Amino acid sequence: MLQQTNMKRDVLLSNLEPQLEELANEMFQKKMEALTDHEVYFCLLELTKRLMAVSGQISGEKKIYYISAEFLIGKLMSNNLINLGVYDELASILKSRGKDIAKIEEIEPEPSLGNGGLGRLAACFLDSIATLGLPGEGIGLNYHYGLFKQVFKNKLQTAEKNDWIEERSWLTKTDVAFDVYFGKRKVTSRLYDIDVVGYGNDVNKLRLFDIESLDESIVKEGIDFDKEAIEKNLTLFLYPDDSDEAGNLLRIYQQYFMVSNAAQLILREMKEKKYDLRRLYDHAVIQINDTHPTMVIPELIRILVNEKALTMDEAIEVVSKTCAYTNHTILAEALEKWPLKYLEKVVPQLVPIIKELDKRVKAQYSDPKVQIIDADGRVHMAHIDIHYGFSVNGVAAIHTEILKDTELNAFYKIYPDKFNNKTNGITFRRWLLSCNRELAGYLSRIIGDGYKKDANELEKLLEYSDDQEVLDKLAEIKMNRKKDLAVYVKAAEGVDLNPDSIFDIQIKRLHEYKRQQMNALYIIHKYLEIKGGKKPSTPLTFIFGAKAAPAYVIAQDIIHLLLVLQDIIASDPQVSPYMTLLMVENYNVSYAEKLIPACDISEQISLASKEASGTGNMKFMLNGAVTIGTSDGANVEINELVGDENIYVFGEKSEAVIDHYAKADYVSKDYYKKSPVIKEAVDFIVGGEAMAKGNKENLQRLYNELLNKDWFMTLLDLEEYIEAKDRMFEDYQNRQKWKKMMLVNIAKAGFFSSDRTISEYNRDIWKLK
Ligand code: NBY
Repeated sequence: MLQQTNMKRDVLLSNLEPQLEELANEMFQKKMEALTDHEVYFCLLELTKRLMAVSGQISGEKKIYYISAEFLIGKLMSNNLINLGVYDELASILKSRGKDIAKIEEIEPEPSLGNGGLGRLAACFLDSIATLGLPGEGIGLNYHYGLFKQVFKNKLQTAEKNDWIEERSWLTKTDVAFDVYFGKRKVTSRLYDIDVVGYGNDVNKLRLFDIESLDESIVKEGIDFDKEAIEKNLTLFLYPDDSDEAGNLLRIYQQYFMVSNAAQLILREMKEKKYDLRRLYDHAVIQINDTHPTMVIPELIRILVNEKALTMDEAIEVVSKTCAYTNHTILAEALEKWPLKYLEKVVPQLVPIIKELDKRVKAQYSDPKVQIIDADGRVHMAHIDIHYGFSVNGVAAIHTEILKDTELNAFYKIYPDKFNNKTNGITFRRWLLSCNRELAGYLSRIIGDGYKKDANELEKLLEYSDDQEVLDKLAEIKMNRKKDLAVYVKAAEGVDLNPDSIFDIQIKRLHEYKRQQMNALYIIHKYLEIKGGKKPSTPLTFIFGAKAAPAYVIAQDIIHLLLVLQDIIASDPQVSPYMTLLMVENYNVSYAEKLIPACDISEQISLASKEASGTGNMKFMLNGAVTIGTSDGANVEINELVGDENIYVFGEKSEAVIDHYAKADYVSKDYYKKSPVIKEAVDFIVGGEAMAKGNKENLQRLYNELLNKDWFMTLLDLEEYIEAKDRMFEDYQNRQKWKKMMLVNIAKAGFFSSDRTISEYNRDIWKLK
């Protein structure tokens, strides 16, 4: 059987050109050269799907099921072609027909099945799981409109639906459908699969469940719809607005729908393979990505007891040995705590199980911090995962230490052996081979192709740290990417970027803890300096990309401030030759693939202790950007790898920050009063220039927040940030020094390959063959 598959694949692979011609004829009754780019895209899509269909499906005695509310997969065409090893050949076939593969890649719509780092991590992991030949599946939901599409109107973010599913797409409709019960209310699901091909041809699947009765027409204005029409709305949007009860209930409906389908899929497979359910853990390991899929634990226990005749003790033991939990945050507000009342409304059948789990905890431990149901009747989802799973991992060394020492210390004392660290990683196929082909090709020329399979081989580059030709070439490639970005941005945003300026980039979800507002205050400071006659030696370009949760008011205000500043700077002839600010619209994976290779300075400036890891920091480093950052998340490990001379670290350390919270002794106004520089920048927000171009309400609210609350301590680190950034801009003038920093950053990035991360998950948690 395998041999036959291989044969078919070989035949297909050696006949790409006739295959494409045939598809052009079959699908559009045209010769290839007569196809529109869109039609070429559909032919390529079909060809790629066929190639994946005849590639080897990964199988084995035990499988990892990675359940996640998000899979931020991005466009798939070029990555699939690269992983299948046919990208170059197809590019040249297309070229011979007058087609440009880069243009054709642009046509693919980007699914927005994720929000940020957590979702993108899941996508990188799928790539690495397949690349390492491990049997594994992602399980999630097929949101038709994904996360919203961001559109700026009057310098404010508005939200529209992202209609990404076309008639022809990567999704394959399967004949798998399950009944899902919300109490007595029954709905029917439908499974869609997306093939995930690893580097070197092995194929796994991403399994996305949809609801059969979905009705897209209920979405009226923007992203508004009837939140109570569950049958019609369940898989419309990722993270629907949860500022009211109906929104919260809808999220619970979505989560249960996801895990009920996951449980049925997994148990069906066990049955097909005639495995003993009492030894589920020998054949399945479930990784719970953040708390969103937590209900899979009580759901599996419920099924094993009610339908498979296991005793409660047996079911709890089996499930606990099957499930592992990844924590991605220490922010209390991001750790889900569903009121038991809500669960009673949506999934009454789980409530007795959750109460039983809670009862067992209460019988053994009196510490209120480790209870599942608290005194206010709220169910702490993470606590279910920790008590009834066999592994708890953080996503960067410092993050795991904080979990153990502080946030989850009470649990660590009970279960020291469950806790482990898995520092995040990124797939180099997408974040180097695909997004920066010139750099990848050049690296292959000097250090060989080995780094593509073993990322640590990037260190061979260190031998060239005094080789002028190599240093110049790295700078030249960076310049090429900056020029590419300038062309793209001109078309997309109508903004001119100067490739000779320094590109300083902060792209990530908008959140106060990530401190985009601190960067904005720096920019105000610089603007005022330039107006005062102090010009930077090299012009500066500040780029932001970020979506803000629609109900997160201050985040909207920060976006507003950035758009106001963008306008102020652009319309000031005294300043604009020296400085540009651009907030790109609808930042997404595709945009990241253009921004990251073009970046000189990578902004990783979260309040220490708050960014669990970050993964953009790794992508920038790999593409030769130099980091300015706090001692937070994976920045700490980047610092250890590149050494203090190749990174700009500033700000209070996490211990000091945690101490401020414990003592509640941070008063932002003190910093404002003490420092004229800070005061000047903060006051600008409500000054005449800003008010003339912006909305009083948004700006005043942000100003008040910074002065009177500033929960994420923006002003605490502002002066040090200004100092570090100014020093960095100065150092950029020393081109030789800068080029060497670029080289070291690239050379040391190998550790952050998600292949390394996944090997560790497998070695310590999953234990697949
Ligand atoms: O996960 C991110 C972390 O902030 C980042 O530091 C880390 O590198 C990354 C991967 O481990 N977390 C993240 O992206 N979280 C979310 O997007 C998210 C989404 C929804 C909710 C909470 C967090 N929610 O409560 O609904």
